[in-house]
Amino acid sequence: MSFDRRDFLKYIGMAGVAAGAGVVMLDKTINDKDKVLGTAVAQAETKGNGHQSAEVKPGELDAYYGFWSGGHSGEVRILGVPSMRELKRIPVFNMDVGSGWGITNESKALLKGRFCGDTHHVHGSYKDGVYDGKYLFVNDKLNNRVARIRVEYMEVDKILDVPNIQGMHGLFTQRYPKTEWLVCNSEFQIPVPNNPSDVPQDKYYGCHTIIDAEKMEIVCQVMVDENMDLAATDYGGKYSMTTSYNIEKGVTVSEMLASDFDYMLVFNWDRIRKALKEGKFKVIEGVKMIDGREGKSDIVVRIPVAKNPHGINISPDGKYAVCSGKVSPNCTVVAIDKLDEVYSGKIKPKDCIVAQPYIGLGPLHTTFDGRGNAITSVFIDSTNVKWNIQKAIDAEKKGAEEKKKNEHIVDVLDITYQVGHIMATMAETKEADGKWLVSLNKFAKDRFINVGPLKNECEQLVDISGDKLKIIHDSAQYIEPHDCIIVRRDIIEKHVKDRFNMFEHPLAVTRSGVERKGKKVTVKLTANAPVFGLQEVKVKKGDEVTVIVTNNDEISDLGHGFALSNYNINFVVAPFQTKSVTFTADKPGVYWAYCTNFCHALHLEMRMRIIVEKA
Ligand code: CUK
Ligand code: CUA
Ligand code: CA
Repeated sequence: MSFDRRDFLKYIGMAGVAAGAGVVMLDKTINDKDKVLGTAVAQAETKGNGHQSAEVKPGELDAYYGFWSGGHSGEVRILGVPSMRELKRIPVFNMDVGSGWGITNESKALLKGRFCGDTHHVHGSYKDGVYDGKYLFVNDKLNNRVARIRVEYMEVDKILDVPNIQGMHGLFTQRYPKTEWLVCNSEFQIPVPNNPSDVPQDKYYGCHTIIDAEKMEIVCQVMVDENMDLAATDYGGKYSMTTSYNIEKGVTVSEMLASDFDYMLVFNWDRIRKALKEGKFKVIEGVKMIDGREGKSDIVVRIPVAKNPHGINISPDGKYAVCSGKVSPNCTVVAIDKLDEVYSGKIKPKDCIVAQPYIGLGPLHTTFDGRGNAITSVFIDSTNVKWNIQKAIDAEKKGAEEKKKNEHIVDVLDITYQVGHIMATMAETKEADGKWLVSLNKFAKDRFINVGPLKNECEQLVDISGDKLKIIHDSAQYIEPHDCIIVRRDIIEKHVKDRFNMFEHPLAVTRSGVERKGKKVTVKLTANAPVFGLQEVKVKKGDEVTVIVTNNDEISDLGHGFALSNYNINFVVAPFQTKSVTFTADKPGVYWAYCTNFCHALHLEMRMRIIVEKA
């Protein structure tokens, strides 16, 4: 038996997780060739008699918007599903020269000089359990920020810094009755407040942060001993939930794996509101901090789950929360309607667990087809496992013998390779439609032509409309998608505008001109294809120059760029959009400013001089 490259990587993946966790390793490393063959056969079958077509012909439009987090690229992406065409990148925590994000006064004010981030979870604003097409929110695990994207412009309009936490990971929006709050987690425990540096690790805490979605302000934080990984909200507007893999307060891998179990935490929103009303909080770093530690309040319920869980996802009927085992081969299914009884003390937290079905080695995230089935990503096995929730619950009731039959498993799909998140169409809403699923795989290895040691990611489109899961398409993705939501086109498209509301920007320019106040020069420029409103501007060396550009063309899709030679200035304005930039004219000479975005037959002539005279 010889390892090829693919086997080896897989082996490393297994050993890494299994060695620390004490999970029994199945020798699946040699099965990969069969898997590849199996996939090819599945694809061939689908070509002929797939139950739905993924083909989006030239001129045709996709049925779904996919909103992708971009991981450590710091951005959010829009893909069309099922074509898997990348339609747009929305710069969020990164600098994007193409759009000028991070280069203009407007974006600099939001980014405050920090041009990298780590986006993991994108979620939309909701009304009655379905997206309302207003906002998208995304977390920054690196610098502990939440960004909001306005769907009408597909641009970031707010970024909020969250204190008292590190490793902001899980983020989720309120689903019912509408998104007033959103929650985000801290995966890393730290001293609260975070000083001095000699605080012992048993005095490190995690904070579940609640944010007002409209104001983009922190409502409060609930401090707990545990760390918090993924987050979810229920469909009743009553709870937020998280998984915790480090109830041990460990600071090393082995410490974090010491306990035989960990928790799913539930936060009761009525009780949070009550604590706020009654003033039961301290103010730490300007934030209302509620003590949610065990024995300190009745807000948090701790449900013991298999150790070091990862994903938590709510079934579209609102009935179940599914926690993925990660180092245990099971998922834990929690009945949400039993949480009331837990809070009133009628039953113990563990009594709301209704099933712990076997899934495979390394279950990470679960999605749903809206027909009673869950589909779970399994990292070590490299599979998507479709299983029936009710069958798992029934088998649990009947006992160990029945469970062993694994009759809840409907289908197991081999994917290539090492899947993280998976997401089905509309699956995070009550209108989950069970049509397509995207498997966001962490390794591409041999699936594409070799582009160097660090390869693209491999995302696979899966047809989930029938009993069997079928791979339809491999698509390559730039570093590194973590999660996505897939939203029906009709929900989003009607909200998306073709032009900005010009006067929303207080500096919108309708007439070009130059104003000087001492050494401060303001240059106001209209941009109408193919001319800027001024042909020439004279400033003096050492002047602080602010250029404000408004695109006065209202024609759909007609953008103008403004780039200033040798001054490192480069941005684009969309129809009726205004952006500004401030710089010091420190290099005397003649400098051409030009339009970067091909807008007109005379686009190349769309340029002007900025003449910097010796002082
Ligand atoms: S985490 Cu990436 S595989 Cu940040 Cu949602 Cu699970
Ligand atoms: Cu304006 Cu090119
Ligand atoms: Ca643990």
